[in-house]
Amino acid sequence: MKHTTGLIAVLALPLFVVASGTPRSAIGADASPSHKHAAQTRPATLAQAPAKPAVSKKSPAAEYTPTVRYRLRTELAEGKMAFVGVGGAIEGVVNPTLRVNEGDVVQVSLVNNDGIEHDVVFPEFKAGTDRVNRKGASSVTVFRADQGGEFAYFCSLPGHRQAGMEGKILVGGVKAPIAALPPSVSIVRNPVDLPGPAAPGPLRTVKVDLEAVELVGRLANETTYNYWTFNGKVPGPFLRVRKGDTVELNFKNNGNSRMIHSVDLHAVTGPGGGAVMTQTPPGETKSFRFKALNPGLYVYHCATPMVANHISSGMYGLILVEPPGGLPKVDHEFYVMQGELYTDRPFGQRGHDEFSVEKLLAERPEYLVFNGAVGALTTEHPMKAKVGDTVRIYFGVGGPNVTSSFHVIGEIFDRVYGEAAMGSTIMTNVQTTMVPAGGAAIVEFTLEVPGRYILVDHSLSRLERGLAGFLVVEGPDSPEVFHGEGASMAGH
Ligand SMILES: [Cu+2]
Repeated sequence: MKHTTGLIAVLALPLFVVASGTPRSAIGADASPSHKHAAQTRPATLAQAPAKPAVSKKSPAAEYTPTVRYRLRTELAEGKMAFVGVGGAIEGVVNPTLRVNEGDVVQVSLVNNDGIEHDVVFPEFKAGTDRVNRKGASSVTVFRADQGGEFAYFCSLPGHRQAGMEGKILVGGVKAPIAALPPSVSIVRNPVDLPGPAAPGPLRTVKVDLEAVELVGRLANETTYNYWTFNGKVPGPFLRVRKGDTVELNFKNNGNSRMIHSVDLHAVTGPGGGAVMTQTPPGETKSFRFKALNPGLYVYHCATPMVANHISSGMYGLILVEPPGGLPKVDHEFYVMQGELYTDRPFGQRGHDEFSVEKLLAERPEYLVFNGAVGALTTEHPMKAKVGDTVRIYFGVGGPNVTSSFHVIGEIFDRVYGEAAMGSTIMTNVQTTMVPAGGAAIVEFTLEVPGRYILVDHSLSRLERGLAGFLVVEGPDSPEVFHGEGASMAGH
């Protein structure tokens, strides 16, 4: 237990330090569960902890995102004690062999299912959970599998290992069997995929083509989902016009669709925002015209019943109506939207997920993502900029249900157009801005320090369900602004 408590103490440090390695998936974080369990640690146990735990570069605390997750529950049957696997390939297996690759950041959660006090420890990795002694209680440990081979894990309470609570962890050279996945594509919208400012000159009539496309996309590395999209990506295309422009919108529903689709733009003044005129069966096209009267950044989305089903499946995007004269010039503009997915299976399962109407109606999303998928803005399209650059993020919440507490770890928004309102006071020096479902914000900041900054919804449980994005900033250090060991990859 000495090792274990030491590890927990290390994990409990309020660090948001990110190691330079690229995780296989951008989900999860060890910070929040560790905080929780550190708070539950008993004083007697704490007393055994080393006075000043050193945070080495190899410490799991230096990793933000586990690459492998396992869940174990405790069982008592006929006087024998055991761990039983929960979910995935180890579901129902007694004392399952945990297979990981060397270098993986491994998260193991233990759920007490028998009401007897237990833990699970991995002595070779100086890791272990806290003790859990009530049925339903759980604890999580995170460690780096930094040596290859076969090692034991077990319950460290006296006699429990001998009573049966022991299994193996195999590190390296092993691949879990791969479940058959349907052919899939990336539906991720690159955050730099947006048009530049509208050219000056007289007011225009702008033609916009939107197409509803249903397709099997990658929700996570090894998970697929049947997305409904505008133009094949999530979010839909970034539309950009000027106040006073007239928009001629053609809405096509792809011939391969199974559903009727439509579009409702919040930038429209008129019943349904266009949704009344654009309810479109597969293979057909409908059109309407509107004048962009109010400047601002607006959400658009499909508005075909069940509307929340269409939105959560990917049918949302942003339209910017620039004020006369446009917005001030910046070095980088990014297009980021947050959304939720309600899948039949729990978060993080390998295979093909289907939609769950029960979870949608209960507002219990399994996945929360930026730009459509887990890892969209971390592994697939991390944002990039240089020290000295000015950055503007057009941030919207497609939802359909969850309000975002939008925050960039390690940065302060110099300016925020709160609720994407234009013509009002621009807020300055904002840490976190609240963006409602079906709403947006424009945030701007200058980059002074190199490193990796992390976009989050500061309701940080959602980080565990896929919600993270990276902004990687290169350039010379600015020790007068920020200085410390390993500073260049740090945040917060
Ligand atoms: Cu739709």
